[in-house]
Amino acid sequence: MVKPILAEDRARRIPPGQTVVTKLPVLSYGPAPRTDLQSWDLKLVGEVVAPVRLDHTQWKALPRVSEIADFHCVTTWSRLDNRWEGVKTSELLTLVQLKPGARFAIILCDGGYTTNLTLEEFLGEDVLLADRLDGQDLSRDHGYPLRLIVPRLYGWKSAKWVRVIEFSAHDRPGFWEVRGYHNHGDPWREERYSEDDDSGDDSGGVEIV
Ligand SMILES: Nc1nc2c(c(=O)[nH]1)N[C@H]1C(S)=C(S)[C@@H](COP(=O)(O)O)O[C@H]1N2
Ligand SMILES: [Mo]
Repeated sequence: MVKPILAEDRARRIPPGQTVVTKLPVLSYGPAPRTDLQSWDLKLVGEVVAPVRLDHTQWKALPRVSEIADFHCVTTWSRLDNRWEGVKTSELLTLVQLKPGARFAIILCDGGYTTNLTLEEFLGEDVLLADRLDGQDLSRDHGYPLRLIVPRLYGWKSAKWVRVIEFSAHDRPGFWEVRGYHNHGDPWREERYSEDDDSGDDSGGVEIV
């Protein structure tokens, strides 16, 4: 059952079960990859009329924004007021034309990490591909040179070291989503693990022991 959201939690901007930290912790499965900007690229593939490849110079030439957003990790820490800089995911639609069948965005990262989002959530107005945090280039541990930021979902959707965005007709649960994390991950509804899934089938979940 979905618990009601308390007005006091909303006012403090702290979802249920979360504790505020002042410094952004590092949460990574596996080591931070080393990236050579000369060979780095970002690819937009899948259900698109023509795939796109951007090198780092082309990436840096895209229209940029800055936003302040809270970050909530399922391991119960939240860091408020992170200042991210980068490019809105919706800006990508000026580069690729999606085919009508595109319904999901699958994010593929250096090192093999993946995560999945509905197209609607991927294109949310506060969703960024970020390359700077709090006035500095991302550190390697936080995703240098490029990460996704999805403020309204738990942190595992904010993939670090993003290299490929695959638009897909079908959902494809990512690294943590196949290891028992919720497929959606709304912190305000405490959609932490697949057993918290109210939407029906959670047979795709694998128990972590
Ligand atoms: N490529 C990759 N991205 C990732 C992860 C990861 O292990 N690999 N961990 C996720 C999790 S669980 C969280 S909470 C955030 C943490 O981001 P931070 O380390 O910058 O705080 O990154 C997310 N993105
Ligand atoms: Mo996390």
